Amino acid sequence: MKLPPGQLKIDDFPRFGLGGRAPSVPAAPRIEICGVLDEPVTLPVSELATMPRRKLTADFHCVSGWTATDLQWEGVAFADVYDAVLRPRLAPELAVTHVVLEGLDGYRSVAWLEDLLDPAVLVADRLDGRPLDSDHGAPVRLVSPAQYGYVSTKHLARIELHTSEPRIRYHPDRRSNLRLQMVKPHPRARVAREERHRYLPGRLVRPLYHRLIQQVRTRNAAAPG
Ligand SMILES: Nc1nc2c(c(=O)[nH]1)N[C@H]1C(S)=C(S)[C@@H](COP(=O)(O)O)O[C@H]1N2
Ligand SMILES: [Mo]
Repeated sequence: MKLPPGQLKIDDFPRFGLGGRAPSVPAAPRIEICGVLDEPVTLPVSELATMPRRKLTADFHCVSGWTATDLQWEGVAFADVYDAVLRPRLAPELAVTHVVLEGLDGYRSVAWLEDLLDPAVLVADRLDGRPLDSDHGAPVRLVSPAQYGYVSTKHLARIELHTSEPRIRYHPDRRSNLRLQMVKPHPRARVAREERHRYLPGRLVRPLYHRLIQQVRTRNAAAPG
């Protein structure tokens, strides 16, 4: 199969995140849902087992340019979580446009609601037939295969609903936040359109981003845990 523009196939699926260590997972993990809701809601991760289950085979594309192929994800469609848990709690006059996804490590991404309601977007708790491991986002993560990997928050702990584009801090750690701010991620991140950078054409930034691949790999390989 042909890869999307500017992507390079790799044979493994590296852990590609910030910070050396994956966060530890609480005994009874939950996803906090807040923002423009009347009251915040908590969704225990264990509830995902009782919701309609989806399986999805997809490639995963990091904005730096690597693509891991044929990953088998399992979980619940984000749209099903939205319909079952969020929609009923929203005042009818509110038009949610943006969603912030935060991980247990404090990493944040922001996406258009419209993009997340695509049926291929999962709140995934299994990968390749096993529960998600800490490298890839235990206990649950978002997976949005049509968007660059930075949208797919791992260790998902919080979903925030907004009615306009929020300005977010991408990470509580100052250095990590700065790094991410400098990358100026495109707000939609659609891989097919090479939406890597907010202002610059994807084709132009490609070579710079490709240089990050080895850097992050080396850093994560050297990191403890
Ligand atoms: N919580 C959290 N989610 C994250 C990240 C992170 O550092 N922390 N990195 C993002 C980036 S840039 C990519 S490419 C993917 C990588 O997923 P992987 O580590 O499972 O390969 O996770 C995304 N989600
Ligand atoms: Mo990435």
